[in-house]
Amino acid sequence: MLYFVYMKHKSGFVNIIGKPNVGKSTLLNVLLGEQISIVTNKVQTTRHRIHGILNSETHQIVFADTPGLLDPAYPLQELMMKSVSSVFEDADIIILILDIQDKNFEFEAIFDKINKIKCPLFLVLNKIDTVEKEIVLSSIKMWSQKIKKADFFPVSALKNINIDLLLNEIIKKIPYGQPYYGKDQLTDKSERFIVEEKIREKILNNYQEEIPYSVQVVVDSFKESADLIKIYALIFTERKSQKNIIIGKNAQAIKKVCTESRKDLERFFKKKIFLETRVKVSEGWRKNEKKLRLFGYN
Ligand SMILES: Nc1nc2c(ncn2[C@@H]2O[C@H](COP(=O)(O)OP(=O)(O)OP(=O)(O)O)[C@@H](O)[C@H]2O)c(=O)[nH]1
Ligand SMILES: [Mg+2]
Repeated sequence: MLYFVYMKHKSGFVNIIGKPNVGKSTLLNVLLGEQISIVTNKVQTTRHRIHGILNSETHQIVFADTPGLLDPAYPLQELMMKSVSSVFEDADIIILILDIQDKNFEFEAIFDKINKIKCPLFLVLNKIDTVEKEIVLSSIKMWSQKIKKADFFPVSALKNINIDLLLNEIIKKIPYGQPYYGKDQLTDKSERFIVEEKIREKILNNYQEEIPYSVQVVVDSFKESADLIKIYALIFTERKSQKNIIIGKNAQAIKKVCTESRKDLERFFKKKIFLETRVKVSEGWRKNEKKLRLFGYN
């Protein structure tokens, strides 16, 4: 019986790659209709490969958001880039996102891989809300000369322009097959991970320069009851001076982060949230492989 049900069922991996800040996570969220992956105006917001799962009776699309492509400068970034290289192995469709104003692509190694991929390649030119129509047309013309075998989608992930067209083409091109995840599952990540990311998003938004990049958030305890989720989270910085900045004068800065995080988490989990945080130092964690493993970077 199950066999006949899945004969008409489609499922596939759609892996999203691109440089930092082009809108990969924004695209994932708009395709899912859920704020799964954090978005900020800073580069290197996403640090892990994150699956967002779009389910319907007839299909399951597993979108993979990935960290922005960069030349790694320290072990954390090396691990971030390792998680990107996996996208070429399991994709049914690859989405390469560019900013509509980009004139070139700086990652020649990836560019070579892209020209050789066997699965369909969708080239998404994002942020069309920021330019005139002529720029959109000239950008499509320029990229279609550089990349031969791609389908082109000028979109605005932020303003939800042409996203339905993109989704229709994705559904058309993914293969028939059984679902990879439970049909009620929204992501491969745990609730703890979502909490850690939402707090990190507020830290990226509230602090400048190197401070937010020195931070790792770890949920120490997550207890859910009928009408409340109680969360204790640890915020690690690399140095004592960074810890003091995160806390701020009279703890005002960390209080703001907590309030914003709690409100966002209440929206996401649709439940009242109690959130307590403590800031600690984990000396040089971004360069320490053992600490990186403990923090979940494999
Ligand atoms: N104007 C405009 N801004 C956008 C659009 N899509 C994303 N943005 C903005 O671009 C910034 C980066 O968006 P993200 O989705 O975090 O980008 P990303 O590619 O995931 O970035 P990393 O995780 O750092 O690699 C945010 O400020 C978004 O609001 C768009 O279509 N139009
Ligand atoms: Mg991102």
